[in-house]
Amino acid sequence: MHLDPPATMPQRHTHSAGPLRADGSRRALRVGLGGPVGSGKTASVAALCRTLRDRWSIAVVTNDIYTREDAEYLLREAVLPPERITAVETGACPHTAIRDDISANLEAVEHLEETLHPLDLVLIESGGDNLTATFSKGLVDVQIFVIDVSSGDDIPRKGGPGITTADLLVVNKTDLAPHVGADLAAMAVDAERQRGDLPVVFTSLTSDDGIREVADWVTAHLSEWRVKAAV
Ligand SMILES: Nc1nc2c(ncn2[C@@H]2O[C@H](COP(=O)(O)OP(=O)(O)O)[C@@H](O)[C@H]2O)c(=O)[nH]1
Ligand SMILES: [Mg+2]
Repeated sequence: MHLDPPATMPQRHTHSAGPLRADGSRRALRVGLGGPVGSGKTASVAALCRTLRDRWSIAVVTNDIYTREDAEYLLREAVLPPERITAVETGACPHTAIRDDISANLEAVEHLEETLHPLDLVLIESGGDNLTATFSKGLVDVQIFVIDVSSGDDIPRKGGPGITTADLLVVNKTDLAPHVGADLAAMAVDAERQRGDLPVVFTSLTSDDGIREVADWVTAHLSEWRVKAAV
């Protein structure tokens, strides 16, 4: 956790920071997307950008271990102009860069905020990791954990911090459920048992507008964020 003294690092925000920057303008809401390799994090980021980019000013930070592949995919797909997409090469287990030493990610977010100000939303995609990987609250304001039905319908039952504590749990690739024998109803019951009142959505990004419920959830947080900044 970074605890930079406000006198020397006036622009740096921590989990206790509200939506206003030192100059009184609103900073971007930071949304983290974590989850295992291949669950659909990059596909979700791409779909969110396509759905929300006309309404909000968005930037993206991706994390890969030794490459920039996710950022390159997003650039190829032209989901945002190139200056809005930054790749962080973690060089180590992905969770370290989003939870333990978040400095490279913070610098990437802060650079985007400075060069593209005013930004409404920064999406930060973690490198694929295991079920224990969560974001530091010094890096993101809210976090989404993405799992998929093809990795086993017992995953929600197994729990772990991503599944139990993320602000939104996304169970992706529901289109594959019949092919892999996944019981979506059982996954929903297990997820609710693990998460109580925290929301869960089931998505298939192969269908048109499959990201809608996630996009609505992000939009609701953005609206709340603006209200908070205005008071
Ligand atoms: N069938 C199906 N495939 C998906 C879905 N979402 C993502 N994929 C595919 O799953 C693979 C991994 O997705 P990606 O977003 O790269 O996963 P990440 O490693 O979590 O970022 C890609 O080939 C995607 O096209 C989905 O809802 N259904
Ligand atoms: Mg990815």
